[in-house]
Amino acid sequence: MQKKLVRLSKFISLVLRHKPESAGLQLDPAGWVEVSALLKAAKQTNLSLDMVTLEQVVAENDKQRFAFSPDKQRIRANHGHSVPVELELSPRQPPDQLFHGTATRFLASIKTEGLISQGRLYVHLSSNREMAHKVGRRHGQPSIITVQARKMAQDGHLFYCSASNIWLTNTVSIQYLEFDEK
Ligand code: HQG
Repeated sequence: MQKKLVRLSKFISLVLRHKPESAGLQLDPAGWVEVSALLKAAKQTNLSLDMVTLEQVVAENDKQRFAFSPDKQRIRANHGHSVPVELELSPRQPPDQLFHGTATRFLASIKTEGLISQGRLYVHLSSNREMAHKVGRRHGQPSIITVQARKMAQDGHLFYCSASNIWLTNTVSIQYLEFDEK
C-alpha cells in the first residue's frame, strides 16, 4: 500500500475499531458508519479522503481491514475492534490448528494465563505461521504459538472467521497452546 493509503488506513482503523468518538462518529451495533460521515470526519482531521481514495484503501488493504456494505453506503472494520460491536458472524469449524504471533516477552505471562484478548473483543488467530510471525513482530522479538483449535471447538469453544480471514475466539486456555521454544 502507498504511504498515503497507509496513513488513511490507520486513521480509519482508529475510528472504526477503537475511538469513533474522537472523530465525532458513532458506530451502529454491528460496527457500521455511513461512508459520507466518515469522509466528512476525515476532512475535519485535515485528511484528504474522497470516495475514490476510500475504495482504494479498502481494495488495496494488505489485511482486508475494512468492508463496505453491499450498497457502499456504509463501511466497517472487519477485525481488531476494542469497542463493543456485534459483527454477526456465525460460529465456524476451525482448522485443526491456528497460530498466534506474539512477543517473546509475553510468553511467561501467556504460559500462566493463556491467551487473553486484552483490549480487543477477541483473541485474533492466523491460519498460517507466516502471518502469525508478522503479527508477533509488531510487538517485538516474535514467537509463534500453535493453538489446538479443533480440539477447543470440540470442547465447545466458539470460533468465528472475519471477512478478513482472521480467526476470532475468546480466551484460549493453556491446555490448547503449544510453544515453539522449549
Ligand atoms: C498478548 C492486527 C501477556 C498477545 C493483527 C498480543 C491481528 C498476552 C498482545 C490483530 C496474553 C495484544 C490483533 C497474556 C495475549 N499475557 N500478553 N496472558 N495474552 N497477550 O495488538 O493479536 O494490522 O491487541 O499475544 O494482524 O497482536 O491491526 O493483539 O501480543 O490480527 O489490522 O497481548 O491486529 O491487525 O496485542 O493483534 P493486540 P494482536 P491489524
